[in-house]
Amino acid sequence: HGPGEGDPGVAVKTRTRTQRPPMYKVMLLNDDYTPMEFVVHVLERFFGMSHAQAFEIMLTVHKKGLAVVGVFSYEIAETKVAQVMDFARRHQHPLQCTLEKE
Ligand code: TYC
Repeated sequence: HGPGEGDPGVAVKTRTRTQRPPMYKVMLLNDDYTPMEFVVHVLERFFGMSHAQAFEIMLTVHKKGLAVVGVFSYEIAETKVAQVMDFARRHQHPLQCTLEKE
């Protein structure tokens, strides 16, 4: 390296991982008593699904035992679970809804 040559040096890039908020899966569980139409209604009402989409997810839960119905921030996920559980309880259905960290 002579004078006036300049020093391009070596590019060393330190990548800091972008902080993303932890996300939570909201899951619906199957049971033997909650009517299918009620579950479809819940998915339309609280998760903004179309009737066709809601019916499809309801059938998945019915056949597989559970399904993820949405992924949200903790606050939203918690609210969805509370809304579904309260709605089911008020209609005396044993429908269960839970959240799990992604
Ligand atoms: N298994 C219920 C029935 O046969 C229907 C059902 C679907 C219940 C999904 C809960 O999350 C559920 N009536």
